[in-house]
Formats: sequence, C-alpha cells, structure tokens
Amino acid sequence: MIGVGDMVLLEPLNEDSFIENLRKRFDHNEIYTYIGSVVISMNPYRSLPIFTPEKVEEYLPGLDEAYRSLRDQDKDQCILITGESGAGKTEASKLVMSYVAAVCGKGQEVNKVKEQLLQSNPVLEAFGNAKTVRNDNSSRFGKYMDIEFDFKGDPLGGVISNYLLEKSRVCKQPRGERNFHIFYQLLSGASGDTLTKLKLDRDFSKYNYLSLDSATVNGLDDAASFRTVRNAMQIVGFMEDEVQLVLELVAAVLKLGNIEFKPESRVNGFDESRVKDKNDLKEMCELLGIEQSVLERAFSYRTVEAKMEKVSTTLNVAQAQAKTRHKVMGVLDIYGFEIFEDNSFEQFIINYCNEKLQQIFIELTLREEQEEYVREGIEWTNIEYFNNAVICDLIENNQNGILAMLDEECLRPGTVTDDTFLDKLNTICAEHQHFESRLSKNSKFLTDHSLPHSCFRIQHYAGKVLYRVEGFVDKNNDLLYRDLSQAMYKATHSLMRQLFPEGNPAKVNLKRPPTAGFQFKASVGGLMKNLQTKNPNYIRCIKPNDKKAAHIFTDSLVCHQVRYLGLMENVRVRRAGYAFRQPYEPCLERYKMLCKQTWPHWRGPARDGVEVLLTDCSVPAEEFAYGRSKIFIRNPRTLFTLEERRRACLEDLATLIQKIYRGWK
Ligand code: AD9
Ligand code: MG
Repeated sequence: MIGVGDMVLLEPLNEDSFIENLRKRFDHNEIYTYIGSVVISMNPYRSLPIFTPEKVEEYLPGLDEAYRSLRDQDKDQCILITGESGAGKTEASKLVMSYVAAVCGKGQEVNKVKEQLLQSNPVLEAFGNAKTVRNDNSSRFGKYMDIEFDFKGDPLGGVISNYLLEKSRVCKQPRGERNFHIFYQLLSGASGDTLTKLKLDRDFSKYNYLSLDSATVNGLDDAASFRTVRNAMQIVGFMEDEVQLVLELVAAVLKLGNIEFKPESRVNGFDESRVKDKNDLKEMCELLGIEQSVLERAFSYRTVEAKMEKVSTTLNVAQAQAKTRHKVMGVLDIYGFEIFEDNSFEQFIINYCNEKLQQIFIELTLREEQEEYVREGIEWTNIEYFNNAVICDLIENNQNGILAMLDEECLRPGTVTDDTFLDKLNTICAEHQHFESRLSKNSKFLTDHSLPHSCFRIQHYAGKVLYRVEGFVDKNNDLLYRDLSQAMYKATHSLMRQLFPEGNPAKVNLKRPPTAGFQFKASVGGLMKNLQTKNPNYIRCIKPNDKKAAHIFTDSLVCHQVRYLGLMENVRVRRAGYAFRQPYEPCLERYKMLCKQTWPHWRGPARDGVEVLLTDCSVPAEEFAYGRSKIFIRNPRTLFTLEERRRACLEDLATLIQKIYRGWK
C-alpha cells in the first residue's frame, strides 16, 4: 500500500499531510483515495492499466458498497460526481457504468441493456461536449442518468435527463475553443458519398461556425470518433433513416451559419435584413424540405414572439419491462465549475449548478450528519465548515436573488438592456458579502479597483468569477421569433418538425414562455429533491495541474481544491462518525435470526435486543454506538458481514423446510 488509502487513518492529520498523501499516491498511479466511503479521484491524464472491469472492483470498493446496498437493502443510490472542469467527472461516470456492466448478470437481454447504457456516452458526448481551454472534452450540458435494476440487481434500462446545453457555442466559440465535436466528426469521418448527399465539403474552413484556430485537437481523432458515434447510435436504438435525419440537421446548421444578411432600407424608414448569398440558403432548404421563400421571409420579418424551450428532456435508452418498483442508481455528471477570461450567462448557470451540488454535499455529509449525532445523544465535538448556502441564496432567492432580478428585467415593459439589469444588481446586491460591483458598499472582497463597468463579480465557493453582463438578458429570454418556428414547422423533414412543435399554427400559445434561468432553477431544484431521496455516494474529482498533462502535481492547485471541496472537514467529521445507522426495531427484525436469544421473538425493548444480538455476533464494541432511537455502526463492512450471515441463515432455513416437506410426503 502506497501512502494511506483511507484519509480517516492518516496520522498526523493536517492539510500538508493530506496533500502529501495524495501526491505520494498519485506518483505511484494510485489515483483513488478514500475518506470513508467518499472517493477522491485524481485525474492521471493518461490511461492507466487499471480500468478493466475486473479491476474496477478492486480499485473502487466504494462503488461495490453502493451496489450492494442497492441490491441487498433495496436502497436507491445516487453517485454524485463533482470537481472543476477537467477534473475527470465524465471519465469517472463512464467508469461507474462499466462497473455496473461488469458486476451484474450476463444474460442476452441484460447484455443488450448494458451495451446500450455504455454506448449512450459517445452519442451524448458528440452532441454535447466540446474542446474548451480547460478541457479538450468538456461537457457543455449536465447529465443525470437513472439506471434501473430488477430485484436480482440486473439492469433493466436507463433514463437520461439533460440540463441546459450551452447552445450559444453553436454560433460562436471563444478563442482556442471548438464547436461541438459532432460537426468536426461528421466532416472528417463521413464518406464522400454521405457528404455529397448532405451537400457538405470536407474542408472546415468553408464553415463560419467552425473556429479555425483550434479545429484539430491533439489526441482527438475526429474521423475515428465519427465511426464510433454512428455505431453507438445504432446500438442505442436509432434506425438507419433516423441517423440520416440527425446528420441532415447537423449539415443544415452548418449551412445556416454561412447565410449572411445585408440590411436594406424600406420606404417606411425601417431597416430590413435580406439574405446576401442565396446558395447556402437554397441547400439548407433542400436538406430540410422547406420552401425557400418561406424561410427567407421568416428571416426578414418578426411578428409575435413565443418559444418554449425544454431544458430537461428524457431519453429512454431501453424500456423497462416489469411493472414493479425498480431499484435505481442515479449517476450525476454535470459541467464542472469553470472560470474563463470572459464569463457569461452560461458560466453563471454552470457555476450555480456546482454551488447547488456542493450544497447537497454540505447538507448531507457535514451538517445533517453532525446534527443527527447531537439529536441522538452520541458524543460529538462540532466541526466548523464553510456553508455556501449564502451564495446559493444570492443567486436563487425568489425575491432578490440574481436570477429573480434578471427575470424581472426580462419581463419588465420598456427598454431593457444588460446595463439596466446590472444597475439593478448593483443596487440590490451591493451589500451582499459574496457580491462585488463598482457600486459595492461592501468593499471586503474588492481587492482591486479594476472591476470593469459592465461586470459583476461573485465570490463562489470555488473561487471568484467576473461575469460580463453582455447577453444575459437575451440568453435568459431565449426567444425565437414565431415566424422562424412556423417556418421550421412547415419543413417536410420529420425530425425538424418535431423539434419545433410551437410552430404549429393550430397551437398558437400567446403566453410568454418561462425564461431559461427560471427553467434551469426549477429543474435543478427538482434534481436536488430527487437526489435527497437516495443514498448519496460521492466521487470528488481533483485536477492535478492546469496543463492537461500527465505526471505533474501542482501543490497549490490541489490545495485550493482540497480546501473548497471541504475535504479536511469531511475527514474530521468522518473520523468521529459512523457510516451506517438504523432505528432499533427494523435492525432487530432483520438480524434477529443470527442469535438464539433474539430468535424468534425478543421480549423487551428493541434497543436491548440489538445489544444482545451484536454482542452475540462478536461485533467489536468500538464498531457501534447506541443513539436514542438508532444504532450507529462505524464501518459498512460490519454490515456486510451481518448481511452475509443472514443470507447463509436463510439458505439453511430453506433447506430445512424442504427436508421437512419431503419428510411429510
Ligand atoms: V468538464 O466539467 O465536463 O469540462 P470533467 O468531466 O470533469 O470536465 P473529463 O472527465 O472530461 O473532465 O476529463 C478530462 C480529461 O482528463 C479526459 O478527456 C482525459 O483525457 C483525462 N482523464 C480524466 N480522468 C481520467 C482517467 N481516470 N484516466 C485517464 C483521464 N485519463
Ligand atoms: Mg465532463
């Protein structure tokens, strides 16, 4: 064993020894270290020979625990994967899925489901990931997948929810970044024949939407990825003609990007835009089956506005067959906390999402845990930690949170601009301790006076971020002019029509659609509620360096992450804590067969029964503590031992019953 595998056992325990331990293990390719059942995962930035399915079990026993609890105790689980952009969350989520595939049943039907679960990744990544300065394969959407299991613990299928895709990337990418992978993959990997059919040219430089300064990425083989993606689409369940429809849409988007407009003055004094070069427009219309004049008109005129953007969509990877309640393992892989040179509405949303996830961690492992010990009368010394609830409140408070104020501006009649929004923030948030602007009365965080006029700064749990307000109002409004959705709905292209149901003239809805921020807040709120009904398991990913390079461990960078993730506090709580707890009655009911004195009936208080039982099973005294209403057990392995004994007992019992039954016959 290199270093200490579980930080709970680290001596002496302080920040230096903690980081030294991570470094020592990282240097020896031991990228996983535990805090009890919380996994710390260091990104190795190179493939290690430990990712075969058989090895996963050995390296990630925490996953094994989650799966056993799901199978044996019927407790829904969720795996929360957190860490900043490039820390390794998406890779970890794939590992979780291959683990699931490795440990459960092998039947033909089960194998098909597993294959579909695994192959959903390349498809989602092609359309939702892109190269950013932080990560060459950065997730630009949040993903939550519920894997459903039957009573035996075999997977039945999965349901995937997506959260707010960074769609502005389609039209514009920051310097050094790319558009979504699929565009490059299609142009590099499709056959000449396919490209001709799609009216595309292999040359990236022909398309305005494809940034040229970083069109190819070291280590990414777009052509090979295209084959992987096509194959994956097939396995996931796309029919061949559906794949074709999707690719036609991708091609149409590239064409759309090439359409340029020129202003044209009209007699009544209004400017009107006209399409400059009509060839791309013509080809786009051919691809989608739209009459050119219809689309051209829609580009030039605006009538009433309305669009309902669906933020969270559900995709059934496989239909679960049984009607009974399924056990569920949820895997959450979101876009990580990020700070760019220029941060806009998208970063604001992404970082808000990360605040929420940190909040769940705090609620469930730091706060709740400590409060329960106190409630149950277990001896406890309180451990201090930073609670980011104040930052969540700054963003999401219904009255004066930033999102609420943005909505207010968006819905206000009159002239609304990004600057009027900023003015509002400046007056309402000026005194908030995590908010800074030029007008801040509270200068506590105003360390420099370089804050530009059009910006505000938030002191997030993971660092300070300067947001430029330009575009906030538009992106939050997220309006598509009705003329455009109606034009799209007129397309003969069946997929296109499905994507613009609001363009159906029979379903004119004059109600204003909810804003992007409002919908995101609601869907993240729903997600958090859902997660709280499950037993959480954490994988906390750490980025070892800022160079996307192997073998480099930058102490200061790791230290910063260890601090904001609250890992030291986590060890301290955990050291004094207990992994498992259960009210006395159900505990006695479940295990009473393991002890002669409690079987078949225990007369007396359940608490005493549990004590007799545990003593009889020779569980060491330091392994448990008696609370007011619950028994606390320190190590989950203790519980597994009890479970195994119970199972053996049940088998003996079954054999006995069979014997008696035969005897009767
Ligand atoms: V973001 O928030 O989506 O921008 P992630 O998801 O945290 O970010 P990701 O999993 O995409 O990061 O990892 C970034 C890169 O690090 C990967 O593309 C790999 O090149 C590298 N990586 C991460 N984890 C591993 C690993 N376990 N083994 C090898 C890894 N390489
Ligand atoms: Mg990711």
